[in-house]
Amino acid sequence: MSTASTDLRLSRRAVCAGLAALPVLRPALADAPPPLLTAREARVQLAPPGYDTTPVWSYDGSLPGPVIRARQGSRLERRLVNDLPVPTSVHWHGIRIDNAMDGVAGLTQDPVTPGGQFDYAFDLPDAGTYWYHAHTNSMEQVARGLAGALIVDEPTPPDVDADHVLLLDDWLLDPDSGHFVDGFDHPMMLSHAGRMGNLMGVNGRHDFSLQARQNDRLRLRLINGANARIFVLALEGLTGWRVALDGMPLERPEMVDGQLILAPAQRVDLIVDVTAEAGATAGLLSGSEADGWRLLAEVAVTGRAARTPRGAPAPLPPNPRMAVPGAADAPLLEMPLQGGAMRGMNSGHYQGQEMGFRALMQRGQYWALAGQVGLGPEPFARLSRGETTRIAMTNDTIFPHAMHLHGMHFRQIGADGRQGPLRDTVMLMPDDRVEIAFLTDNPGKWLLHCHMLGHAASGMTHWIEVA
Ligand SMILES: [Cu+2]
Repeated sequence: MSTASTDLRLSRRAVCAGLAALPVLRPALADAPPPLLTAREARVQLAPPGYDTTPVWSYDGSLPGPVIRARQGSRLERRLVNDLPVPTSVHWHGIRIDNAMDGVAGLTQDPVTPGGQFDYAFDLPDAGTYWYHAHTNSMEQVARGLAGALIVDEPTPPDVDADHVLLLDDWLLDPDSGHFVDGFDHPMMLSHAGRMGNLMGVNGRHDFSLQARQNDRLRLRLINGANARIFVLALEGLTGWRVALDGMPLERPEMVDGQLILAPAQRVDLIVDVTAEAGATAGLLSGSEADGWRLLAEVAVTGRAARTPRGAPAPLPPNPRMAVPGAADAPLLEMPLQGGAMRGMNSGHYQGQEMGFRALMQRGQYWALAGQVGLGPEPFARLSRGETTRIAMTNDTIFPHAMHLHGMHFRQIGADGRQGPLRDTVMLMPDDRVEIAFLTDNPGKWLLHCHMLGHAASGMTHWIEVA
């Protein structure tokens, strides 16, 4: 009898302790599976009418994948279901995420085999414009369509008449069939500027158009989802301000005066006022002064809003943890970007051995970061948590590169020591030297790689460890 009552007390205590540890779990919700994100084959009309539909690899059957939207401070859950014939994984680009959820096959998780699934669940500390894409053989998988926007809303969004997500991309299509040109790892593409499409578009459409009225104020969230293309953009019939880069709010909105340059994986949030009159051409132009401009995204002006034009927009509310303290005195690590056609390199460290450039090329490897060719067992640096670190990247190649750090945003440090905006991807033109500084406040194994995805697959991938 006394034994039974002791057991009862113990089990009650255990139950109470269990409840205390799980204050928000309700039994009915605990059993519900997370929403699905299914990677699968599909066919979409990418090429103009008259062409066949294009077989693609998609999330949930669409290209791009569905826009995933959540509130800042909430937790995002998705069960990746892999219905593709190849292994895959999902990277949540720009989210300052729990390392185990970063989606990098071979570094933070095993790839999800065909027929398999993986539960992603993570907090969203920052508002802003992010995206998600495959991070297993991403050179091919992103080019085939495995990408989508991830939007994290501020508790109080800015005062605009409409909020549009524009995922910019290009596709390399066979002009006869309208299908993707095979050979995603063509040596010419890997060793040069990467896989460039022959059709550009927005949100999976070469003829993207949205409607607005004169004097409307729009938030445009631009995401460069292309494998390798650097978009050079200009506004037509719109007056606008940059309010965020790579998800992170700028301290002060900056008026767009001239070109907007968006390297692969970079994002910019614009607030624009429609100045064009009804029927006039407005939108986003892509091109250059030399080659001319074409309309990439049309804003069809259908009338006139009652309100008068407004002044410059207020800044977006800052995200938490945006400061990079002590950058001026932080340890400085050198990371030269090496290799590629024309300049090449003497040798690089690949799969445990030092190899000459010719031997590397025979293995489909053309690039190196600080002498390392591709992901190896040793990180570029082991860093202590909570310290500020600087990395100086020098582009010793004759091609531009878009260097992306996972898990933490960084600030570019100018020659005068001044800090640039907080971002996760920075472009280096040939012979550029770019110094970045970041606070190592997120433990784990984090990739640092070129987001020209063919470059990343043929050598330009390294990693750091924060512990
Ligand atoms: Cu590159």
